[in-house]
Amino acid sequence: MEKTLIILKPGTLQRGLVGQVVDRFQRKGLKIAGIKMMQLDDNILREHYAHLVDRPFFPTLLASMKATPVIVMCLEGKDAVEVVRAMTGATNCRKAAPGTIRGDFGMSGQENIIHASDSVENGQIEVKRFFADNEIFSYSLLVQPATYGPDECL
Ligand code: IDP
Ligand code: MG
Repeated sequence: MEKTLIILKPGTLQRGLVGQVVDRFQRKGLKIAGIKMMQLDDNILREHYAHLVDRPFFPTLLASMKATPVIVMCLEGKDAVEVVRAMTGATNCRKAAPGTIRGDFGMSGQENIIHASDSVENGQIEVKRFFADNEIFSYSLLVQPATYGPDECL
């Protein structure tokens, strides 16, 4: 099934929100295929945020993403990329709809709780960027028949 890459940003660790954010994904029915803590550096961030390197806020974004270790997750599920982006909400937490992670937990455009892959193709690239092959696990959730209809979980 489809995979997507989530980063719980440093502010999320500082503010004690890790459990609540992970809980939302599990309650939704997404499967955790990989999860670990890591310290990001300039190299991986310049690659990950390549579309933003020329923006004036990029140095601040780099510093923010290196402020503490982060938690990276690979979530798996049907249409996982689209589902997680909808749960994430708009980039600026102040504009994000209530009920979304950013809408419920944040007040900032930069300190916006999580990163989530924005396309199926980027999901594949980003999972490979942050996880070695042997850190992504293939297993069945016993609740899968109660989570999906038979035609949805192929
Ligand atoms: P996304 O995280 O919603 O996909 P992107 O445009 O890919 O948004 O930006 C990546 C990250 O860069 C954002 O999550 C946010 O932390 C930061 N960022 C984006 N735009 C701004 C801005 O205008 N000011 C400060 N930080 C920003
Ligand atoms: Mg993005």
